[in-house]
Parts: sequence; C-alpha cells; structure tokens
Amino acid sequence: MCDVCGCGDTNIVSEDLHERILSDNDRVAQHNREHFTHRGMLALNLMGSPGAGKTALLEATRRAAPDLRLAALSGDLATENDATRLEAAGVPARTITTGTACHLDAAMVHHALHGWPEAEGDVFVIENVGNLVCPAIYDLGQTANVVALSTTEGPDKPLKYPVMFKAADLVLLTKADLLPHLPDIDPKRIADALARVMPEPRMITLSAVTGAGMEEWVDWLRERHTEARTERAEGAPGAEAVVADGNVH
Ligand SMILES: Nc1nc2c(ncn2[C@@H]2O[C@H](COP(=O)(O)OP(=O)(O)OP(=O)(O)O)[C@@H](O)[C@H]2O)c(=O)[nH]1
Ligand SMILES: [Mg+2]
Repeated sequence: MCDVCGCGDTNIVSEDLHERILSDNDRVAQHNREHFTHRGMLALNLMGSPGAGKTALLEATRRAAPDLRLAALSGDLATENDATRLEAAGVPARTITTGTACHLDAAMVHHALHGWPEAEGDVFVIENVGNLVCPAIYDLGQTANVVALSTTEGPDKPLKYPVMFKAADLVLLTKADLLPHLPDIDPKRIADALARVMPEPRMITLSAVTGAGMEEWVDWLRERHTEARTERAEGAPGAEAVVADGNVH
C-alpha cells in the first residue's frame, strides 16, 4: 500500500473514493493511449517484483535488436539508476520519481510525456515500480502488459498474486541461466500456474545474461509493433483526437 494514495486500505481510502480515483485514472490513461496510437508506438507496461530483471531485459533487448527503436520511462521511488543504466545502454530514458508511491498512474505518465515531447520510438516501455500488486490496477494507456517473473521467485507467484498475472498479456520468465542451479524450479510448473490465472497464457523463458530466449521476445515485440502501426494507419478511434502537432496535451 502507498502512503500517497492509500490504495488497498479501506480505512484510508473508501471503496467509493477508490472507484473514483480509478475512473479519473482511466480517463487520463485513455488520453495517453491516444498519444501512443497516434504515433504508431507499441506502449508496454513492464511490471514485476523488485529485481525481477526488468531493466536488464531492456538493456538486453537493445543488444538483441539494435534496429528496433526503444525508449523507456522508468518508475523509481528514489533514484534515477534505471534510466541512467538504460541511457548508457543506448536506450533513451527518463525517470518518474514516485517518492513513496508503490505504482505509476496515468497522470504521472502523462506529466512525464509533457516533459519529454521528443520521446519517440517503435517500442515505448514504461518500467513500473517493482511490485507484484498495485501496478496492475492502474491503466497507464499502454497497448499491452508484460510481467517479468524471475526463476528465483518460485512457481507459486502466479497463484499468490493473481491480479498481476490476470492482467498480463505476456509473462517473461527471466534469469533462465540460473535454472541449472535451481533444482526445485521447474518452468513447466510455472507455466501451469500461469494457465490457471492468465486469460490467454503466454510465457517466454529468457536470460538477459546469455541472450537465450531473446529472439522469441524480440519477435513478439516486432509483431505487436506492426499491429500498432497498422492501427494508426487505419485511423483507430482516438488517433485523430490528438491535436495536430502530435504532442500530448
Ligand atoms: N543471472 C542473471 N541475473 C540477472 C538477469 N537479469 C537481471 N539479473 C540481475 O538481477 C538483478 C536485478 O536486475 P534489474 O534489471 O535491476 O531488475 P529490475 O526488475 O529492473 O529491478 P527494480 O527496477 O529495482 O525493480 C541485477 O543484479 C541483475 O544483474 C539474468 O537474466 N540472469
Ligand atoms: Mg529496474
């Protein structure tokens, strides 16, 4: 739960008020979505536990697909470490500093886009705050949700944190290079658990260290980016609603 919004604690924020916060959030999220759609960008909400390997995944994606134009917004409570790492890896990146908030919301992303009008890319990744609960509840205007789950977290996580995995379009089982050292972890058990919570289960096992599995992930990105571009070309609802200069307002 955050000190900022009191999410999850009905003593601080009543259910009615929480509903209102979410509906205000959805309105701004839709506005962000129009911004991404208008530009033909694939916008991803990348979520997962602290240390699941989200930033390392983006660094490895840059290495695996240098032609794919990536840009990232990294949500972080207190540092700019992730954006600094990504910039060093060649990925244009900015930080959203959340202070005590345990998730990003649509207004934070909207504000960050205002401060970064030149943000471009084929794939725009919003790396959410490391947390397996609250980030899944707040729509940011993304095209798809991607959840990084590392091999060391254990196979029960999809069942223990169903809200996160129910919302996932794709789960990346990260740190596959550690599997030989984890005799109790069977990726098939993780896939079975995901099949019980994800509406359309899809898991890619990969390693940012060895590069194993990265090709399948990059193929997924390219396919989804082609869909995003097609949506723009066909004039998806909302695409024309963004003002003529193409910036978010
Ligand atoms: N062995 C191994 N280690 C990895 C891999 N990916 C990430 N790591 C390590 O895991 C640690 C956390 O990685 P990060 O990329 O910072 O994780 P994160 O999810 O971005 O973390 P937060 O942003 O703090 O939530 C680092 O020490 C990485 O080097 C991997 O594929 N294999
Ligand atoms: Mg990170």
